[in-house]
Amino acid sequence: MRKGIYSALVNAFDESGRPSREGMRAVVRYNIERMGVDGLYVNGSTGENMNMGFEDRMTTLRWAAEDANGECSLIAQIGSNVIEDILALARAAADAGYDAVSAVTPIYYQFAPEEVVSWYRRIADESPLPLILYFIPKLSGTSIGRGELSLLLEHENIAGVKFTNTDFFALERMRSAFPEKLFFSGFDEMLLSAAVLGTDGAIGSTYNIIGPWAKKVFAAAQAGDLETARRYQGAINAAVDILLGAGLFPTLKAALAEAGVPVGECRAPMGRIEEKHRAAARALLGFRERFGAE
Ligand code: MN9
Repeated sequence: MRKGIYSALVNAFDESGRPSREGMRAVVRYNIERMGVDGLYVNGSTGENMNMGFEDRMTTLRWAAEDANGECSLIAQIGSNVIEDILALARAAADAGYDAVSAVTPIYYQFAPEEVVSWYRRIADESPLPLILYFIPKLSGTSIGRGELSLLLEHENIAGVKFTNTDFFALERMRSAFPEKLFFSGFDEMLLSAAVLGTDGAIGSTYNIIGPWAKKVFAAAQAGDLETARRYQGAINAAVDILLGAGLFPTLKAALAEAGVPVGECRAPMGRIEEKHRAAARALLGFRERFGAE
């Protein structure tokens, strides 16, 4: 499995909200050919996974692998509160040629830390592919401490963690304690700060549209070229400001559409793409054009 920059893949839907065959192919190929990403993180938050049914998640998981054609690494996000779904998706990911699976913490109920730990151990024990923990307490509502994460990282089938959190003290301590595990940072606006701590890569939503800038930040940070890294992180942050200002998901989809990638609308309960999203998307692509990749 490659280290580096992974897009949290945008999933493409048709007018009825079902996965769009044409749109999925277009967004996967755009990420590989134009964004040059090292890998795809399929069915994550950005893929609107939590708003999709089981069959549709199976479909996007399989199509993304088909369209990636072995040209980049693949991680399937299979998290859910339903163990049967998780294990079926893990088997499908293995059959489809994924490198790893990832699972968000169970959501909604206030789970005790030891419940989260046993849940992940069960997934790791039964998954045919290595498991990358998906830690995003801000959205999942479920948090565990550094102690529990470290306990889990000792499991031989737990390969690492996608760390979408701001506690970089914890990130550094775990990085140092587990040099052989994979650490991916999850907030695009914190890519540089995470990279200087020695992360192995990053997984993010904005890389669907500004992947080359993330690759610059990561490579420059690793080479110790902080000036370049800061310049590109600044560009990423300006893009994040535009996206969050207008609404992340519809604006990201509007930007991809504007770039010729027909990803369609978001799934309900997310709203439809409106003029304010399209205007922000045009501003983002204009900025991307002006800033350039070099
Ligand atoms: O995959 C993404 N998180 C969510 C991680 O979409 C919830 C990030 O890429 C953020 O979208 C991004 C903007 O805050 O950092």
